[in-house]
Amino acid sequence: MKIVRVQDIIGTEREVHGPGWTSRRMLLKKDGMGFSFHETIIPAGAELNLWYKHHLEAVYCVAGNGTITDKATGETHEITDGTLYALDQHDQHTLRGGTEDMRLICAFNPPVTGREVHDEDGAYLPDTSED
Ligand code: 9YT
Repeated sequence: MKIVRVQDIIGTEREVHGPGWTSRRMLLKKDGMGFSFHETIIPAGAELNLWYKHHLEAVYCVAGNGTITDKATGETHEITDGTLYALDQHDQHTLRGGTEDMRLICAFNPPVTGREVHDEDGAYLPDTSED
């Protein structure tokens, strides 16, 4: 059994920052669960254009607010505490922070391996390591 506390991750190599987000990677590929599990903070007013071409991601909001726009349909959905979105179609999307910082719990399949940041398309590169 593993016990992971987010306060022990803050400021370590498992905390990764990008423009408009901070990701605390509580479980990575090397933790052997078959998915990675992150706490992500999206500051109020941030805007991220994302497209996880190589991953599926489920995101559950536990605090704050924001919106997600599905670029395929143009639809925008409110995100508040208790909202989950699942990018089951490798959906191109825009995530916007609202009036308060959003705290999101994210799971990636396949798992993120470490300190991935988005490429110019908003993707994380595929994991090409064997095992
Ligand atoms: C919600 C989202 O995709 N934000 C970008 C960061 C990502 N969730 C991560 O690496 O934790």
